[in-house]
This record gives sequence, structure tokens and C-alpha cells, in this order.
Amino acid sequence: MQHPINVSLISALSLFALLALPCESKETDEPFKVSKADTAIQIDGKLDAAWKQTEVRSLEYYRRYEKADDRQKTKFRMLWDDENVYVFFECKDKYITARETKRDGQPYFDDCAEIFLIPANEQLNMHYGFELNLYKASNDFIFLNEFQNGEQGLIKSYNPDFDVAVSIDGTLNDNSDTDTGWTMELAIPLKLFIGIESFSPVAPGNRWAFQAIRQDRNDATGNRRSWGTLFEVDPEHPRVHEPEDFGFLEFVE
Ligand SMILES: [Ca+2]
Ligand SMILES: [Ca+2]
Ligand SMILES: [Ca+2]
Repeated sequence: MQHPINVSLISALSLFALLALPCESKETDEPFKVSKADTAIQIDGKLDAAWKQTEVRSLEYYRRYEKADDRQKTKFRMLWDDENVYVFFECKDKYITARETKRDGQPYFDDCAEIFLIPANEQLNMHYGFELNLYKASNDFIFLNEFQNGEQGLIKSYNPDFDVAVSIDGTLNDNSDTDTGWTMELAIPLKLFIGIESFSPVAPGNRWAFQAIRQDRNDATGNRRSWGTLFEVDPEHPRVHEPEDFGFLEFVE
């Protein structure tokens, strides 16, 4: 007696097992070390002394690059103290561009720095997002990966106060010359996380999940840009908001 249905079931189960194989886990990656700032941080876009004492890592995972200049170097750093977490992007850029000026618009079509924070030691289905272009136009939000029926929800009305400074070495929106690059420095107040700060407080040895992204637009018009991430996104589904692609940071003294 034949049971073809069982064979299909086994095949389906094998396929499912294959598909369910986890990607290389970010939990085994070396966490990104975030040192405590031993002096007051001036938010001015400059790499002052305190920034020399924390880990620096490049955003090596490039996507959507087409041209020779689409993979420009980005160095990333973070610090913390009792008031803020600090973020510093240092970006090489031959063609510095910006258009968006409104809050919660589309800075991600410009040269843009982005950090997504899960203030917990687990890749939860939510993150705080900060995306800023060189006009400091901020798209800030709380992202919910599964709001309802498996669909994402985006709370863009989250409009926190935080400090940001940009410095530009080159000419903005003028591609007749060759620029050198830009920096962005952020101070994100810990009070933005009131209510969940007890789960993984900002203190030595504790971890948060996070992702850092740099968007790079080099054309005067259109929305074409490449991007680089600190942690690799799934090449089959290159989307920046997937928590399983987030890595971890660790607060250290
Ligand atoms: Ca917002
Ligand atoms: Ca220029
Ligand atoms: Ca650019």
C-alpha cells in the first residue's frame, strides 16, 4: 500500500527544516564595545579625545553598490555616560548630498546616518530608530516588527529631543568637485528609554541589540544610493529592520 502523502509530508518537513536553519547568529559575534566617556562630550561633530578611547569598527557590509564610488568607508563609534549614549559616524564621501529638510520625511534617500537600538539583551521585535541627513532632518520612530497580522508598524510620532552635530569637509550638493567626507555626532538621552531601562541598564557588562547603517547617495538627482551596515543583513532578504540581523553592543568601563 502506498502512502504518497507521507512522502510529500516528509519532503515538506525536510524543506521546512532547511528553511528554518538559522543564519549565522549575531549572538556569537564579538559585541561592539561601548566605553564610558571619561570627560564631557561636546556635540560638535569633532573626534575629540574621548572618542579615541572606544572601539572603532567599519561598516563593511555594502548593499546596492553599482559604481566604483558606491562603497565609501564609514567608521563607527559609541560612548556612554550617566546621561546619554553617544554615536559618531565618520564617513568618506566624494559626493556629499542632502535634500530632505522636514522631520519624519525621507532623509534615507540622502547621505544619511542611521542607528536602530533595542535597549535589551535580546533581538526583540521592536527598535528605536534614528535616521538623519546632513541638514539634521530626522526620521525618528519606534519600529514594531509585528504590529498586527504579522505586519510591521511604525510609530513616527515619536519625536524625541536629542543633540546632533554635523561637520562637512567638501561642498554640499555640488558634484562639480570632489569632496572628502562628513561626520555626524549624536547624544541620545537615556531618559528616552524610561519604562524599560531596568531590563538592561546602561552599565558595564550589559548588552543591547542594535544595527548601524550609512546611506550613501552620490547622484544630484533621483533616489539611487548604496548602503553599508555594521552587522551583515541576510543577503536573501536585505532589509535593515530585521532584528535577527542586529548585533550586540556591550557597555564597558
Ligand atoms: Ca518622529
Ligand atoms: Ca561636492
Ligand atoms: Ca554621498
